[in-house]
Amino acid sequence: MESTLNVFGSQDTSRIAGLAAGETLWLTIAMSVAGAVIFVIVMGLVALAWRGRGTARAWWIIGGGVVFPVVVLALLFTVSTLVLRSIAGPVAPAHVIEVTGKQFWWNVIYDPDGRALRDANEIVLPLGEPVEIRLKSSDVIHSFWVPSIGGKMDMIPGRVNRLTVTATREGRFRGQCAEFCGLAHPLMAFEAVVLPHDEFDAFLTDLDGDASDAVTPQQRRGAEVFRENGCIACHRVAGLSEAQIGPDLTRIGQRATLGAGMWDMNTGNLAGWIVDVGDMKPGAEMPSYNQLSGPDLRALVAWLEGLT
Ligand code: HEC
Ligand SMILES: [Cu+2]
Repeated sequence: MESTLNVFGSQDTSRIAGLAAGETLWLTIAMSVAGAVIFVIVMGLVALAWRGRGTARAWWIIGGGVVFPVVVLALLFTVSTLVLRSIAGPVAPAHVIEVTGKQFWWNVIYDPDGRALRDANEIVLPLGEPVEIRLKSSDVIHSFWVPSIGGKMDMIPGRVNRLTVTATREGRFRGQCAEFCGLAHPLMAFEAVVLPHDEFDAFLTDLDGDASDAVTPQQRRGAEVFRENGCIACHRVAGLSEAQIGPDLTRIGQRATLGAGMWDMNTGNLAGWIVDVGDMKPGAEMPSYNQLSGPDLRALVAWLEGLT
């Protein structure tokens, strides 16, 4: 299968899928139009001045140099403050999702104060419900941003930042780390998946429990390869291992992307990742396993793909 780099996903601030993104787009258009109008007026005044028809100079200076900018800036300040408040406003969240930025992937915990359901590199949101995203970092500063849904916020070590988002459209939207965090920073993306209420609940129920059982003999061998090669030292697979140094793999077979939003999830990419991580994602903090035998690699991949 051909490897397709997933960098041209839908990362678009004008494809609105969230309340905050809508307000931000509106503010951007309003500011751009106002800026353009003022620019034209100022250029007109420059032309007039050139022709030397200005007489009451003092009034131009006070009016154009003091009063006008004060009025315009006060207006812009008020409007953007109102938009900011409505974005970050005190909405009672229907759900809480904790997202921790790591070099160079995302750890995700749904309902962190309750069931604490773990996942990684994908954030599922219920349609039309306000969700509080608790943003943390365990190493350096990262920044959480889903352009279509809106609200960019930093993830700072030792702090918890809160961002409330309300998704307004079903679908898949690309998110990206927006703060330089190291070598693989541009390769630190994720997918936000917006589902209707019932499907969101079903997703959470599905997440609550152990990973799917290995069915075929090949998959059973794959689970052994995973254990024998020390993958369990870094990865959690519910029911098998609890390590959390790398992304949770309990439902890796269900994710649409691999390597924090970088590659399409398919057999070839998954095998390529395990054999040569450094090639698939330079800077990723996972060792490569090019010593695995062909059958073992195929078994491992078959087992991972069955984790849904
Ligand atoms: C030293 C810790 C460590 C070991 C050992 C390790 N990994 Fe990883 N793994 C990571 C880290 C860290 C990442 C995230 C890399 C990134 O995206 O920046 C990762 C990512 C992955 C991913 C992609 C996850 C996703 O959500 O896209 C897969 C699949 C994976 N590892 C499988 C394995 C397998 C199979 C083994 C054993 C053969 C293994 N890992 C061993 C640390 C480890
Ligand atoms: Cu980054």
